[in-house]
Amino acid sequence: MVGDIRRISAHVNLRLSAPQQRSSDRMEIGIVGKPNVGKSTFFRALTLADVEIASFPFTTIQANIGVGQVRTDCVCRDFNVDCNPQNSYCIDRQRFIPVKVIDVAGLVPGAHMGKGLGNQFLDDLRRADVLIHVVDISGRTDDRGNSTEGYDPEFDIKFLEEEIDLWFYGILKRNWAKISGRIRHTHKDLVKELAKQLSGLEVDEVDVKEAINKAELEGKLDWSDDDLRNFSIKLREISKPILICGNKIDLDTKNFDRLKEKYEIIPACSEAELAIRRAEKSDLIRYLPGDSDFEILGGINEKQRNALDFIKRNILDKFGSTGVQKCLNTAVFDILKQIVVYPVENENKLTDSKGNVLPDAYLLPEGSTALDLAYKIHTDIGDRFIGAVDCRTRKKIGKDHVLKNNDVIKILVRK
Ligand SMILES: Nc1nc2c(ncn2[C@@H]2O[C@H](COP(=O)(O)OP(=O)(O)OP(=O)(O)O)[C@@H](O)[C@H]2O)c(=O)[nH]1
Ligand SMILES: [Mg+2]
Repeated sequence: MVGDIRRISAHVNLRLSAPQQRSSDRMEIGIVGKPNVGKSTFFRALTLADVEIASFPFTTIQANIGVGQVRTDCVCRDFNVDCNPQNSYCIDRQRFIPVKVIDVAGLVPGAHMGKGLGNQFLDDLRRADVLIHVVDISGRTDDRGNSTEGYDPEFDIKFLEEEIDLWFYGILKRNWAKISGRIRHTHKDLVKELAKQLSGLEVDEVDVKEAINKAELEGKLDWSDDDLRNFSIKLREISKPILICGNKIDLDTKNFDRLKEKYEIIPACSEAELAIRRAEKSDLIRYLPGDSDFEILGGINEKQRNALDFIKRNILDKFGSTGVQKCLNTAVFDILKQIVVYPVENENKLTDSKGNVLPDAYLLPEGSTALDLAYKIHTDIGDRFIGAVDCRTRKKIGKDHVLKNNDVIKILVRK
């Protein structure tokens, strides 16, 4: 079983690096936070990739990009079939779907002005669709990433948000004279012009429009500095939402208990997740990422048993999981509001042309249509779309039909 997983993971990575796959799968999850909070450990647990992990600041000086997987109930259960996943994998009727994750080097206060490794870090974040902010919730890391006691992690929650807001504001302010000049002299559309100037931040016209609404700036062309700030904050909230991961929960829960009323924080122990994923990889235990328990398969020594017992008693039993998989799932399903759709070519057998059952699971934003799915599979399939079939109801659906989570869809194309 473990050998299978490894082989499949390698396959998934290969497929993802093919140009066509990359262009249709642009979603990126950025892992951010100050130095030494456990970002690389969290990343490594998610991707089991080889990145440096060390207990000193700035271990990571270049963004690491890897592939993690979100976990969801596979539809093979609903149809009572055995699936042969191609772009994802399925174990115990749980489907694991790849998403791109970036481990960014530590961010320190003042980064937007070039402090620490400043703009380089922010540049790494430009493409991210959502940020997982890893915080040392035990309060044992100071604001520069050095070991301490009694630090209040609430400072980190606030500083990171401010840094990113200020970075957005800085970019907007630098471009504002040009943008407003163009609008005044050439009567260009403000939304279009802003989206164009900010496209490097993965911001589009819909985001810009929403931010203008939220900042109550519709119809206004002369923006004050306060307006620019306000707009930057709204735009950041829309285009780079932040999920807080309260890491190192194994060390102390006091801060978590105090802050959980005020913020939505997912308690996590990345070190435990990394340990049990490694144990699983070495066939010592049976464990699925995100599970609340694992089963020891034998062949472990006393030290390993003690470590596993510690993880079980202090993390899994107390918090329901290590929190790592939960962070990724929350970011993708709850924040980015993605649904899972399974395209097939044969609506009776639920197979592709090679006979693979439920081969692919695609992530699509809520509200996506049958035509969106066709284009996600391939531009050519989108161009030749003439209809689709909902394999649960066997009913024909049109291009504007809005898809639901766990839909299994056959796309009909013009020959
Ligand atoms: N107790 C405990 N220690 C952890 C946990 N996660 C990470 N650590 C430790 O925290 C230290 C820093 O971990 P890294 O993953 O290198 O931190 P980072 O945020 O990537 O650091 P930079 O790359 O310097 O920004 C290492 O000693 C890890 O073993 C955790 O959940 N619990
Ligand atoms: Mg690191």
